[in-house]
Amino acid sequence: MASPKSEPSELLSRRKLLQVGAGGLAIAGSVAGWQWLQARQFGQSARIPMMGRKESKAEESTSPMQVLREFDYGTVKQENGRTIREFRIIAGTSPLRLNSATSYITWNYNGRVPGPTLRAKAGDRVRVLFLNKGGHAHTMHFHGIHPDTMDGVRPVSNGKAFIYEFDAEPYGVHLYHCHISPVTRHIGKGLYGMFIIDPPEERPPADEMVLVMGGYDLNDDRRNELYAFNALPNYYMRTPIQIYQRQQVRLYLLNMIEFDPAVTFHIHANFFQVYPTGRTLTPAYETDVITMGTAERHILEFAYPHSGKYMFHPHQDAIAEAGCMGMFDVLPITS
Ligand SMILES: [Cu+2]
Repeated sequence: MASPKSEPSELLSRRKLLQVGAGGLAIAGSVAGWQWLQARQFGQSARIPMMGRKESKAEESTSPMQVLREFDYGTVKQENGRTIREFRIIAGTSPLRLNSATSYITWNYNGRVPGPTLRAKAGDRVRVLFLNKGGHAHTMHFHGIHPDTMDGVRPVSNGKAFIYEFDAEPYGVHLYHCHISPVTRHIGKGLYGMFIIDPPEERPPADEMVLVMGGYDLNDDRRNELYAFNALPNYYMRTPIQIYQRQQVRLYLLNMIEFDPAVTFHIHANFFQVYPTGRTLTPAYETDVITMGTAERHILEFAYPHSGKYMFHPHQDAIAEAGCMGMFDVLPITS
């Protein structure tokens, strides 16, 4: 097992990152065909609308459409007969325009909120090269099973790096986040992301997407004034998520809202099947409202029989009204 190191400049020089980026790692954006490539990698096929990325200038730092269907499978290597997935993460600080009146200084991983959706297969070795350029001490604390040395609670100072390395287990939908105190502040400012471990046997093809619920405490009163799916309040109301009628959707859903003990998630005019924490291969039950405490996450599967526009939101309607609202635009299929 590799031992943790903390020599930042050598491990994660800008030049090296650029080299890796050119090789296809999604650090600072996606390229045309990326999504298709990702789907191909795991041998999947599903009908997925090609959505334009009409972002305003203010939203360039984080695109909820990019967050929605982009998975970072890392750089795959073989070492001693094992599959290694190597990810590169940089903690940073950057402003995000939440609405016409509010610009918010986020702390983030790879320049986006939520951070990249890291994805591995059960049994892979995960290696995360973490460089902190955020101006404060930060960490990456992963959910999953790993030794305490890899638990991400020891501060990584600004300008330093750390290598987190562990086996990907157990399969399911997990998360990572900064674990510097006060954690409410480090998470609330944007240092969180999803971590998917696929089961050894692939799940069936589906239109896979990621929604992460977050809250913003704008005035440090330990309450959230704004909420969002994938960082930007009301974004998916303005730009509904296109899906195809009768196409199975696999939604990886994570609640990262601090200060509110729990929220629900509800979709209109349909029911979804629940795979709790993604830890099952068959659904545990079916419902149309699910309750999730902070850091709870599930896989929800559904297909819309009817075309049209359908809202999704927490059923704490005050939270929905403060930005955690979205819409599916179900496109008709004729065949
Ligand atoms: Cu932090």
